[in-house]
Amino acid sequence: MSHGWPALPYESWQPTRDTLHSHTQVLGKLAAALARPEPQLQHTALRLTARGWETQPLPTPDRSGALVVTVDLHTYETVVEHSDGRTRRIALTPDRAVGVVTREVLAAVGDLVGPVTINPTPQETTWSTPLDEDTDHATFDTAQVDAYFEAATQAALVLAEVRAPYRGRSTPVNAWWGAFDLSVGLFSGRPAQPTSNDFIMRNSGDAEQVAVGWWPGDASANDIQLGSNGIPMNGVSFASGLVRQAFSLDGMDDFVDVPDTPALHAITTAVTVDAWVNPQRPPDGEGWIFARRDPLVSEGISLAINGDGFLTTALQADSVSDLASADPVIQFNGEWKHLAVTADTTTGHVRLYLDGQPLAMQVVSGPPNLGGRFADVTHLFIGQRQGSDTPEGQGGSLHYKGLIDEVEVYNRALSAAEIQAIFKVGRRGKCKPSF
Ligand SMILES: [Ca+2]
Ligand SMILES: [Ca+2]
Repeated sequence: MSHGWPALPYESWQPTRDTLHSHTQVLGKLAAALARPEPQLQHTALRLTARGWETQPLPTPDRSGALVVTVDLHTYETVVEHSDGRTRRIALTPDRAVGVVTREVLAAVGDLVGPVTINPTPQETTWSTPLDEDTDHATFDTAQVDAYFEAATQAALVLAEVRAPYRGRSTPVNAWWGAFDLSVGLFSGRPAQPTSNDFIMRNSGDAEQVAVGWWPGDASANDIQLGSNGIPMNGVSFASGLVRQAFSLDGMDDFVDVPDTPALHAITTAVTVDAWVNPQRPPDGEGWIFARRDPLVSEGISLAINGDGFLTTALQADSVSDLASADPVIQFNGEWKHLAVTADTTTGHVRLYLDGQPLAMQVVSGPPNLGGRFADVTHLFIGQRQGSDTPEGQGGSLHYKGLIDEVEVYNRALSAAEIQAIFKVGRRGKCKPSF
């Protein structure tokens, strides 16, 4: 029994994966051609349903009704359905080339609603042969497709669980045919400056999302959220983590340096930091997990443990506001713990969480100002603090020793329900399927 998360090593299923990915691109291209444009390209998003990948109902050019196109992962067909009941089925097996399938799908669409022109060039792929001419991709191993669909279904349910408590604007659980991934977007309601001027970023990156950074520690210090990529310093390595790999830090001088990006400046009035940690006892009593602070005045936010197992956060402005757990909460016995700190400067509330449960709360005196002098902060550190000894602050010997995994930062104080949801799904891969 696979219990919903079957093994699906990337190397072994890549040929089938690339074929399936190509078939979903045709659906996306049809959505892009037929649907009324929406902010953040939402009209081009597909859905993972109980049948497979599907378009939303698309208006037909002849105004005769709606068209839904599905890559059916039970029958291994692309199914073109008109709302009037007419249906066309195009087989994907045995190992039918993407070019052949694409031409038959477009012919079926034309048959039902009249000709539809798509841009046949695949997007966000390493290959560029037009979809309707592609003879390279044909492999379709149905056992691997079944395993993928089982895992993807679980991943979509996890994302739905994370999305559920959010009261602001959110997207459905989208199936994106460009990167062949599943995702949910949670928006703050504020505009954003796109991080590049290419078509996708220009159109999808103009609304501020609430998650502004996510460093999974999977063989690099790159941010998979908005491109605030870090640099492993002084020998940071990667070891087996809670979710794939984690940062492994030596407690002497290792840290991850994340130079500033516009995305990080979206942290203005509220912030959440969360991570999985598996520490060794800090040699000198403190191990700093996360710090984004002005080194001279100590403004900003940080998260640290000390050698007795206490968890502390500092949110510092005119006066220092430290919040510490009332008891030692971190074990130094090789167990993973989920830590989170939230701060909302409009209410002054700062909260600490351990394994999804509230640990401590404090109303700080005088609202700290995350967007004031904090805006002068030019680095974010994982595994050390900014000290006052140097402008970028090597932070004395307060280096963290042990493992840190899946570091995230949000520009919003997540609710207790949201922190708990992140903790719960974290053990299943923190929203990332295991393939
Ligand atoms: Ca990881
Ligand atoms: Ca080192």
